[in-house]
Amino acid sequence: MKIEQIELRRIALPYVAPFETSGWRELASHALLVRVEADGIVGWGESPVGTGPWYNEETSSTAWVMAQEHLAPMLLAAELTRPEDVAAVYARVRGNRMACAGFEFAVWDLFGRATGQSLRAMLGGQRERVEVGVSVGVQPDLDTLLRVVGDYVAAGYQRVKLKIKPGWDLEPTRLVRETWPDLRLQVDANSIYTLDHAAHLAKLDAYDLLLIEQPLAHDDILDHAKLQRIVQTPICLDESIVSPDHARWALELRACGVINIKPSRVGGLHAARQIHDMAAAAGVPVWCGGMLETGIGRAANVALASLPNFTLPGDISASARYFARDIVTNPFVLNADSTLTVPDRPGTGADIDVDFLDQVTVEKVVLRGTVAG
Ligand code: SMG
Ligand code: MG
Repeated sequence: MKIEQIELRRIALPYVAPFETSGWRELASHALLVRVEADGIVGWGESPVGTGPWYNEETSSTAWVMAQEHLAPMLLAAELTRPEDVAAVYARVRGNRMACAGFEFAVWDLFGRATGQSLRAMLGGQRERVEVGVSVGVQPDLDTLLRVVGDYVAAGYQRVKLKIKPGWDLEPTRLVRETWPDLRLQVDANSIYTLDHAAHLAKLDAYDLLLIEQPLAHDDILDHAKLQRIVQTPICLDESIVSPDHARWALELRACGVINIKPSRVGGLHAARQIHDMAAAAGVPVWCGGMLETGIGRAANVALASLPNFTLPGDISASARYFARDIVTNPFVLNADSTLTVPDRPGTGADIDVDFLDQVTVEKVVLRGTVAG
Protein backbone atom coordinates (compact mmCIF):
# COMPACT_ATOMS: atom_id res chain seq x y z
CA MET A 1 0.00 0.00 0.00
CA LYS A 2 1.14 3.49 -0.81
CA ILE A 3 -0.08 6.48 1.22
CA GLU A 4 -1.40 8.99 -1.32
CA GLN A 5 -2.17 11.98 0.87
CA ILE A 6 -1.38 13.18 4.39
CA GLU A 7 -3.23 15.94 6.20
CA LEU A 8 -1.60 17.47 9.27
CA ARG A 9 -3.36 19.59 11.86
CA ARG A 10 -2.34 21.34 15.02
CA ILE A 11 -5.16 21.82 17.46
CA ALA A 12 -5.91 23.84 20.58
CA LEU A 13 -8.54 21.98 22.61
CA PRO A 14 -9.01 23.29 26.18
CA TYR A 15 -8.97 20.92 29.15
CA VAL A 16 -11.83 21.05 31.65
CA ALA A 17 -9.20 21.98 34.25
CA PRO A 18 -5.50 22.88 34.09
CA PHE A 19 -3.16 19.89 34.48
CA GLU A 20 -0.12 20.49 36.69
CA THR A 21 2.86 18.18 37.20
CA SER A 22 6.05 18.60 39.24
CA GLY A 23 7.48 20.85 36.53
CA TRP A 24 4.85 22.37 34.27
CA ARG A 25 1.19 23.17 33.69
CA GLU A 26 -0.93 22.61 30.56
CA LEU A 27 -4.25 24.31 29.84
CA ALA A 28 -5.18 22.65 26.55
CA SER A 29 -4.28 19.86 24.17
CA HIS A 30 -1.88 21.09 21.48
CA ALA A 31 -1.68 17.72 19.77
CA LEU A 32 -0.54 17.14 16.21
CA LEU A 33 -3.11 15.12 14.27
CA VAL A 34 -2.23 13.01 11.25
CA ARG A 35 -4.77 11.90 8.65
CA VAL A 36 -3.49 9.41 6.06
CA GLU A 37 -5.39 8.35 2.98
CA ALA A 38 -4.93 5.48 0.51
CA ASP A 39 -7.34 3.84 -1.92
CA GLY A 40 -10.18 6.01 -0.61
CA ILE A 41 -9.66 4.81 2.99
CA VAL A 42 -8.65 7.11 5.83
CA GLY A 43 -6.72 6.58 9.06
CA TRP A 44 -6.10 9.00 11.94
CA GLY A 45 -3.31 9.28 14.49
CA GLU A 46 -2.35 11.68 17.27
CA SER A 47 1.02 12.92 18.51
CA PRO A 48 0.13 14.16 22.02
CA VAL A 49 2.88 16.77 22.24
CA GLY A 50 2.73 19.66 24.70
CA THR A 51 3.55 23.35 24.43
CA GLY A 52 7.11 23.10 25.79
CA PRO A 53 9.91 20.53 26.15
CA TRP A 54 8.95 19.64 29.73
CA TYR A 55 7.80 16.03 29.57
CA ASN A 56 10.31 15.09 26.88
CA GLU A 57 12.24 17.06 24.26
CA GLU A 58 9.33 17.42 21.84
CA THR A 59 6.89 20.29 21.52
CA SER A 60 3.90 21.08 19.39
CA SER A 61 6.15 23.24 17.19
CA THR A 62 8.99 20.74 16.80
CA ALA A 63 6.51 18.00 15.87
CA TRP A 64 4.85 20.33 13.36
CA VAL A 65 8.17 21.03 11.62
CA MET A 66 9.41 17.43 11.80
CA ALA A 67 6.12 16.17 10.38
CA GLN A 68 6.18 18.45 7.34
CA GLU A 69 9.88 18.47 6.55
CA HIS A 70 10.71 14.81 7.17
CA LEU A 71 8.09 12.40 8.46
CA ALA A 72 5.29 12.99 5.94
CA PRO A 73 7.63 12.90 2.90
CA MET A 74 9.29 9.71 4.19
CA LEU A 75 5.92 7.98 4.63
CA LEU A 76 4.63 9.17 1.25
CA ALA A 77 7.70 7.62 -0.37
CA ALA A 78 7.31 4.25 1.36
CA GLU A 79 5.65 1.06 0.19
CA LEU A 80 3.82 -0.50 3.14
CA THR A 81 2.69 -4.10 3.39
CA ARG A 82 1.73 -3.94 7.08
CA PRO A 83 1.61 -1.32 9.83
CA GLU A 84 4.79 -2.66 11.41
CA ASP A 85 6.67 -1.36 8.34
CA VAL A 86 6.34 2.22 9.61
CA ALA A 87 8.93 1.54 12.33
CA ALA A 88 11.43 0.63 9.61
CA VAL A 89 10.56 3.76 7.60
CA TYR A 90 11.43 5.91 10.64
CA ALA A 91 14.37 3.82 11.90
CA ARG A 92 16.79 6.54 10.68
CA VAL A 93 15.03 9.27 12.68
CA ARG A 94 16.72 10.16 15.97
CA GLY A 95 14.38 11.04 18.82
CA ASN A 96 11.12 12.81 17.86
CA ARG A 97 9.25 9.64 18.76
CA MET A 98 5.93 11.31 19.51
CA ALA A 99 5.95 12.96 16.10
CA CYS A 100 6.68 9.58 14.46
CA ALA A 101 4.02 7.85 16.54
CA GLY A 102 1.21 10.01 15.16
CA PHE A 103 1.95 8.69 11.68
CA GLU A 104 2.36 5.12 12.89
CA PHE A 105 -1.03 5.18 14.67
CA ALA A 106 -2.68 6.58 11.53
CA VAL A 107 -1.30 3.71 9.45
CA TRP A 108 -2.55 1.08 11.94
CA ASP A 109 -5.98 2.71 11.77
CA LEU A 110 -5.87 2.78 7.98
CA PHE A 111 -4.91 -0.91 7.69
CA GLY A 112 -7.60 -1.85 10.19
CA ARG A 113 -10.26 0.02 8.27
CA ALA A 114 -8.99 -1.43 4.98
CA THR A 115 -9.13 -5.02 6.24
CA GLY A 116 -12.14 -4.73 8.56
CA GLN A 117 -10.07 -5.64 11.63
CA SER A 118 -10.19 -3.85 14.96
CA LEU A 119 -6.95 -2.46 16.33
CA ARG A 120 -7.39 -4.75 19.32
CA ALA A 121 -7.46 -7.80 17.03
CA MET A 122 -4.49 -6.56 14.99
CA LEU A 123 -2.40 -6.08 18.13
CA GLY A 124 -3.41 -9.42 19.65
CA GLY A 125 -5.37 -7.86 22.51
CA GLN A 126 -7.75 -10.06 24.47
CA ARG A 127 -9.77 -7.99 26.91
CA GLU A 128 -13.10 -6.46 25.95
CA ARG A 129 -12.80 -3.92 28.78
CA VAL A 130 -9.68 -2.39 30.28
CA GLU A 131 -9.24 -1.17 33.86
CA VAL A 132 -8.55 2.53 34.12
CA GLY A 133 -7.71 5.11 36.75
CA VAL A 134 -7.35 8.85 36.89
CA SER A 135 -4.25 11.03 37.19
CA VAL A 136 -4.67 13.95 39.59
CA GLY A 137 -2.37 16.92 39.06
CA VAL A 138 -0.71 19.00 41.78
CA GLN A 139 -3.47 20.98 43.54
CA PRO A 140 -3.37 24.42 45.20
CA ASP A 141 -3.98 22.96 48.68
CA LEU A 142 -4.94 19.77 50.54
CA ASP A 143 -8.65 20.62 50.83
CA THR A 144 -8.88 21.03 47.07
CA LEU A 145 -7.01 17.74 46.60
CA LEU A 146 -9.49 15.86 48.79
CA ARG A 147 -12.41 17.39 46.94
CA VAL A 148 -10.93 16.58 43.50
CA VAL A 149 -10.05 12.99 44.45
CA GLY A 150 -13.46 12.59 46.12
CA ASP A 151 -15.21 13.69 42.93
CA TYR A 152 -13.27 11.13 40.86
CA VAL A 153 -13.94 8.34 43.37
CA ALA A 154 -17.63 9.27 43.30
CA ALA A 155 -17.54 9.16 39.49
CA GLY A 156 -16.37 5.54 39.72
CA TYR A 157 -12.58 5.62 39.38
CA GLN A 158 -11.12 2.84 41.51
CA ARG A 159 -7.47 3.81 41.02
CA VAL A 160 -5.95 7.25 41.56
CA LYS A 161 -2.51 8.59 40.69
CA LEU A 162 -1.22 11.67 42.50
CA LYS A 163 1.35 13.95 40.94
CA ILE A 164 4.04 14.67 43.54
CA LYS A 165 7.00 17.02 43.93
CA PRO A 166 9.17 18.20 46.84
CA GLY A 167 6.82 19.90 49.31
CA TRP A 168 3.80 18.10 47.82
CA ASP A 169 4.49 14.41 48.38
CA LEU A 170 4.23 12.71 51.80
CA GLU A 171 1.39 14.82 53.18
CA PRO A 172 -0.99 14.62 50.18
CA THR A 173 -0.29 10.89 49.86
CA ARG A 174 -0.89 10.25 53.57
CA LEU A 175 -4.11 12.24 53.54
CA VAL A 176 -5.55 10.48 50.48
CA ARG A 177 -4.53 7.08 51.88
CA GLU A 178 -6.16 7.82 55.25
CA THR A 179 -9.34 9.09 53.64
CA TRP A 180 -9.67 6.12 51.25
CA PRO A 181 -7.90 3.15 52.91
CA ASP A 182 -8.84 0.69 50.13
CA LEU A 183 -8.24 2.92 47.10
CA ARG A 184 -5.66 1.72 44.60
CA LEU A 185 -3.16 4.56 44.83
CA GLN A 186 0.12 5.47 43.10
CA VAL A 187 2.29 8.57 42.65
CA ASP A 188 4.20 10.16 39.77
CA ALA A 189 7.12 12.59 40.23
CA ASN A 190 7.93 13.32 36.56
CA SER A 191 11.71 13.21 37.15
CA ILE A 192 11.94 15.86 39.89
CA TYR A 193 14.00 14.00 42.54
CA THR A 194 17.61 12.78 42.74
CA LEU A 195 19.20 9.84 44.55
CA ASP A 196 19.84 12.23 47.46
CA HIS A 197 16.09 12.01 48.10
CA ALA A 198 16.19 8.20 48.48
CA ALA A 199 15.50 8.16 52.23
CA HIS A 200 12.69 10.68 51.78
CA LEU A 201 11.12 8.66 48.94
CA ALA A 202 11.35 5.49 51.08
CA LYS A 203 8.85 7.12 53.47
CA LEU A 204 6.23 6.61 50.75
CA ASP A 205 6.48 2.88 51.54
CA ALA A 206 4.12 3.54 54.47
CA TYR A 207 1.16 4.30 52.17
CA ASP A 208 0.57 0.98 50.42
CA LEU A 209 1.16 2.36 46.91
CA LEU A 210 0.97 0.33 43.72
CA LEU A 211 4.08 2.10 42.45
CA ILE A 212 6.23 5.23 42.44
CA GLU A 213 6.51 6.53 38.87
CA GLN A 214 9.64 8.15 37.41
CA PRO A 215 11.07 9.73 40.57
CA LEU A 216 14.55 10.38 39.06
CA ALA A 217 15.91 11.95 35.88
CA HIS A 218 14.00 11.60 32.62
CA ASP A 219 16.92 9.82 30.93
CA ASP A 220 18.18 7.77 33.86
CA ILE A 221 18.09 4.02 34.36
CA LEU A 222 21.06 3.31 36.66
CA ASP A 223 20.06 5.55 39.57
CA HIS A 224 16.55 4.11 39.46
CA ALA A 225 18.13 0.66 39.86
CA LYS A 226 19.94 1.93 42.96
CA LEU A 227 16.77 3.54 44.30
CA GLN A 228 14.77 0.33 43.79
CA ARG A 229 17.15 -1.38 46.20
CA ILE A 230 16.34 1.20 48.89
CA VAL A 231 12.60 1.70 48.33
CA GLN A 232 10.22 -1.26 48.82
CA THR A 233 7.38 0.08 46.66
CA PRO A 234 7.85 -0.91 43.00
CA ILE A 235 9.52 1.82 40.94
CA CYS A 236 7.74 2.39 37.62
CA LEU A 237 9.63 3.90 34.70
CA ASP A 238 7.85 6.24 32.30
CA GLU A 239 10.05 8.94 30.67
CA SER A 240 13.20 6.75 30.74
CA ILE A 241 11.77 4.00 28.53
CA VAL A 242 11.77 5.44 25.01
CA SER A 243 12.47 2.22 23.07
CA PRO A 244 12.54 -1.56 23.41
CA ASP A 245 16.30 -1.33 24.04
CA HIS A 246 15.72 1.03 26.96
CA ALA A 247 13.21 -1.47 28.35
CA ARG A 248 15.75 -4.25 28.00
CA TRP A 249 18.40 -2.20 29.82
CA ALA A 250 15.97 -1.37 32.64
CA LEU A 251 14.85 -5.00 32.97
CA GLU A 252 18.42 -6.31 33.01
CA LEU A 253 19.45 -3.75 35.64
CA ARG A 254 16.23 -4.39 37.63
CA ALA A 255 15.71 -0.64 37.62
CA CYS A 256 11.94 -0.98 38.01
CA GLY A 257 9.23 -3.38 39.12
CA VAL A 258 6.69 -1.98 36.66
CA ILE A 259 6.76 -0.21 33.27
CA ASN A 260 4.37 2.50 32.11
CA ILE A 261 3.94 2.04 28.35
CA LYS A 262 2.83 5.04 26.32
CA PRO A 263 2.89 4.10 22.65
CA SER A 264 3.42 7.75 21.74
CA ARG A 265 6.57 7.96 23.90
CA VAL A 266 8.21 4.98 22.17
CA GLY A 267 7.39 5.88 18.56
CA GLY A 268 4.26 3.79 18.13
CA LEU A 269 2.30 0.63 18.77
CA HIS A 270 4.85 -1.75 17.28
CA ALA A 271 7.56 -0.69 19.76
CA ALA A 272 4.96 -0.59 22.55
CA ARG A 273 3.97 -4.19 21.88
CA GLN A 274 7.64 -5.27 21.84
CA ILE A 275 8.14 -3.67 25.26
CA HIS A 276 4.96 -5.36 26.49
CA ASP A 277 6.30 -8.75 25.36
CA MET A 278 9.76 -8.22 26.89
CA ALA A 279 8.29 -7.15 30.22
CA ALA A 280 5.93 -10.15 30.20
CA ALA A 281 8.89 -12.49 29.62
CA ALA A 282 10.70 -10.85 32.55
CA GLY A 283 7.64 -11.14 34.83
CA VAL A 284 7.29 -7.35 35.05
CA PRO A 285 3.72 -5.99 34.79
CA VAL A 286 2.93 -3.01 32.58
CA TRP A 287 0.14 -0.45 32.33
CA CYS A 288 -0.87 2.06 29.72
CA GLY A 289 0.10 5.65 30.45
CA GLY A 290 -1.61 8.71 29.06
CA MET A 291 -0.72 12.10 27.59
CA LEU A 292 -4.22 13.61 27.93
CA GLU A 293 -5.04 12.40 24.43
CA THR A 294 -8.11 13.29 22.44
CA GLY A 295 -10.47 10.52 21.40
CA ILE A 296 -8.11 9.67 18.55
CA GLY A 297 -5.03 8.85 20.62
CA ARG A 298 -7.14 7.46 23.45
CA ALA A 299 -8.62 4.79 21.17
CA ALA A 300 -5.13 3.54 20.29
CA ASN A 301 -4.16 3.43 23.98
CA VAL A 302 -7.32 1.54 24.94
CA ALA A 303 -6.70 -1.08 22.23
CA LEU A 304 -3.09 -1.53 23.37
CA ALA A 305 -4.17 -1.92 27.00
CA SER A 306 -6.19 -5.01 26.04
CA LEU A 307 -2.95 -7.02 25.70
CA PRO A 308 -2.47 -9.63 28.45
CA ASN A 309 0.43 -8.13 30.46
CA PHE A 310 -1.37 -4.80 30.97
CA THR A 311 -2.37 -5.96 34.45
CA LEU A 312 -2.48 -2.58 36.21
CA PRO A 313 -5.10 0.14 35.52
CA GLY A 314 -4.16 2.67 32.84
CA ASP A 315 -4.09 6.49 32.79
CA ILE A 316 -6.78 6.28 30.14
CA SER A 317 -9.71 8.00 31.75
CA ALA A 318 -13.05 8.78 30.14
CA SER A 319 -13.14 11.68 27.69
CA ALA A 320 -15.16 13.85 30.09
CA ARG A 321 -12.23 13.91 32.55
CA TYR A 322 -10.30 15.94 29.95
CA PHE A 323 -12.65 17.77 27.57
CA ALA A 324 -16.08 19.40 27.64
CA ARG A 325 -16.38 18.20 24.05
CA ASP A 326 -14.04 15.74 22.33
CA ILE A 327 -13.16 15.74 18.61
CA VAL A 328 -14.79 12.35 18.14
CA THR A 329 -18.51 11.61 18.09
CA ASN A 330 -18.04 8.43 20.15
CA PRO A 331 -16.04 9.56 23.19
CA PHE A 332 -15.04 6.99 25.83
CA VAL A 333 -17.30 6.76 28.89
CA LEU A 334 -16.46 5.15 32.23
CA ASN A 335 -18.17 1.84 32.99
CA ALA A 336 -19.40 1.20 36.55
CA ASP A 337 -16.47 -1.19 37.18
CA SER A 338 -13.81 1.51 36.48
CA THR A 339 -13.19 0.21 32.96
CA LEU A 340 -13.42 1.50 29.41
CA THR A 341 -14.86 -0.71 26.68
CA VAL A 342 -12.37 -1.62 23.95
CA PRO A 343 -13.81 -0.76 20.52
CA ASP A 344 -14.30 -3.76 18.22
CA ARG A 345 -14.98 -1.82 15.03
CA PRO A 346 -12.42 -1.60 12.21
CA GLY A 347 -9.26 0.35 13.03
CA THR A 348 -9.33 2.39 16.23
CA GLY A 349 -13.11 2.74 15.94
CA ALA A 350 -12.84 6.51 16.52
CA ASP A 351 -15.41 8.56 14.56
CA ILE A 352 -14.02 12.03 13.87
CA ASP A 353 -16.28 15.03 14.53
CA VAL A 354 -14.95 16.97 11.56
CA ASP A 355 -17.05 20.10 12.17
CA PHE A 356 -15.81 20.46 15.72
CA LEU A 357 -12.28 19.46 14.73
CA ASP A 358 -12.30 22.31 12.20
CA GLN A 359 -13.26 24.71 15.00
CA VAL A 360 -10.29 23.72 17.17
CA THR A 361 -7.76 23.44 14.35
CA VAL A 362 -5.06 26.12 14.52
CA GLU A 363 -3.14 25.15 11.36
CA LYS A 364 -3.65 22.59 8.63
CA VAL A 365 -1.57 21.42 5.66
CA VAL A 366 -2.06 18.72 3.04
CA LEU A 367 0.87 16.85 1.48
CA ARG A 368 0.69 14.50 -1.50
CA GLY A 369 3.06 11.88 -2.84
CA THR A 370 4.70 12.41 -6.23
CA VAL A 371 2.83 10.47 -8.90
CA ALA A 372 5.09 7.93 -10.58
CA GLY A 373 5.72 8.15 -14.35
O1 SMG B 1 -3.66 11.16 30.15
O2 SMG B 1 -4.71 11.06 32.04
C1 SMG B 1 -3.74 11.37 31.36
C2 SMG B 1 -2.58 12.02 32.07
C3 SMG B 1 -1.71 11.00 32.68
O3 SMG B 1 -0.30 11.85 34.38
C4 SMG B 1 -0.43 11.60 33.21
N1 SMG B 1 0.54 11.83 32.32
O4 SMG B 1 3.93 11.55 33.29
O5 SMG B 1 2.40 10.08 33.18
C5 SMG B 1 2.77 11.25 33.07
C6 SMG B 1 1.81 12.35 32.69
C7 SMG B 1 2.32 13.20 31.60
C8 SMG B 1 1.42 14.31 31.28
S1 SMG B 1 2.10 15.45 30.19
C9 SMG B 1 1.01 16.76 30.23
MG1 MG C 1 4.41 9.65 34.22
